[in-house]
Amino acid sequence: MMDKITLYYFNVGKKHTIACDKNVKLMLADAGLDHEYVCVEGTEWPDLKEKLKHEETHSCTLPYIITSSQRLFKTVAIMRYISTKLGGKYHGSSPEDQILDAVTELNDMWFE
Ligand SMILES: N[C@@H](CCC(=O)N[C@@H](CS)C(=O)NCC(=O)O)C(=O)O
Repeated sequence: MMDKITLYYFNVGKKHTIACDKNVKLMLADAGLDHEYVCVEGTEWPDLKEKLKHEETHSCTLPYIITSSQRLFKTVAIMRYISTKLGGKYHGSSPEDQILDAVTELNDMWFE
């Protein structure tokens, strides 16, 4: 059983977008995990980023997730954490799993 997860990402409006958060959101939904999605407005970001810097987090970017005990940054790291918590549900060793892993890495490079 996993803690409730809160996912933070920018409010990108009503348009369908392809952004880092979508991968995390899809995984949470696919796994049926209890979660909340917090849209950060562009106007809120400078203050939130300053807060993160002040707290000396290792990253000051979105998306991040908060669980009952920690805050985790970086899309791929977040996804690996969730998958690991689910007993490796999303990272196996089949050819399909390897393709998914490669796509995830490419996505990470794209948004870096
Ligand atoms: N590879 C990182 C990229 C994080 C990243 O650059 N996020 C962007 C939005 S897609 C961001 O927070 N930009 C605002 C900023 O850097 O101040 C990830 O996947 O989490």
